[in-house]
Amino acid sequence: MTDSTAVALADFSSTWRSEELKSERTQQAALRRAREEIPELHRLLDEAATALRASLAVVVEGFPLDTTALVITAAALGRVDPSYNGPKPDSLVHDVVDSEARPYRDPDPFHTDSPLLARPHAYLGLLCVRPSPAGDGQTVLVSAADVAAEIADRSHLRALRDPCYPFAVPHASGSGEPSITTHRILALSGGGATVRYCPVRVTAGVARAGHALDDEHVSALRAFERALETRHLPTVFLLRAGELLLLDNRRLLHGRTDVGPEGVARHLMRVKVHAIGEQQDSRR
Ligand SMILES: O=C(O)CCC(=O)C(=O)O
Ligand SMILES: [Fe+2]
Repeated sequence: MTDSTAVALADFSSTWRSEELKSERTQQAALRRAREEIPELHRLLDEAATALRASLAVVVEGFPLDTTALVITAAALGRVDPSYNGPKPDSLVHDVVDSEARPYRDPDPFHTDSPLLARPHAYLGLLCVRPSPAGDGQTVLVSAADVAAEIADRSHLRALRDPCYPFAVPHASGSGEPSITTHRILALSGGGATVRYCPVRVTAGVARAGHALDDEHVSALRAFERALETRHLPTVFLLRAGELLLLDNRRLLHGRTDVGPEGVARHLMRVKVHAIGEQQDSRR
């Protein structure tokens, strides 16, 4: 994004209050006006959406560090949605911060976001406000198709399609035993491969309800986990300040490498987007 487009987008965004952008209708109205008023933005959004569909992820450089601009831009992909986007129930933008409270953060292993939703968010946007000065906390991406291609045994691929893998659903209160919801993990279809996976949820799910998985499904899960470890598959890069990563949350897994003590100020802003026409926050 050129500097002048970024300035125009930031100026345009300052005329909207974030509460106004809660509904899909106002998000789309703001986006329409932004496209009309800033023709370069209009072109760039179309290019980014096309690249995202073709490549499953795209980085827009020179993006203004502005939550409203992020919401309006993400609305080009669908309905920006606050559910499962951090602890605050209504915030469209969640600050991902490696804070003093968690100064050393282990790698965030490959996962997809919102894995407990009946239909997980189609897209994520991660806008880098501040990278770790040490250059750690790199973004890692791997496609479901590449992971599937790494799994040689067709019977494992068949078993990973079965919607029987337990995902632990934490209690809203944060205490007590989690409940369990079951889903498929990996599916190949005409349109490519789709994936739903979160190691924390699945490990806790298997610990609690693993007895329901037979040997065939346990070994398919292990084959999937081994494929995720394949060294040559992931794309690894450092998001820099002002870089907005848009990614397909159902065809790609994402994660990040560990963040050392210098990374305490690392800061990303995250949005989650439902494709237009897909159901709301219906959990199963
Ligand atoms: O910190 C990161 O780079 C990734 C965070 C993440 O996975 C997320 O916010 O969904
Ligand atoms: Fe994530």
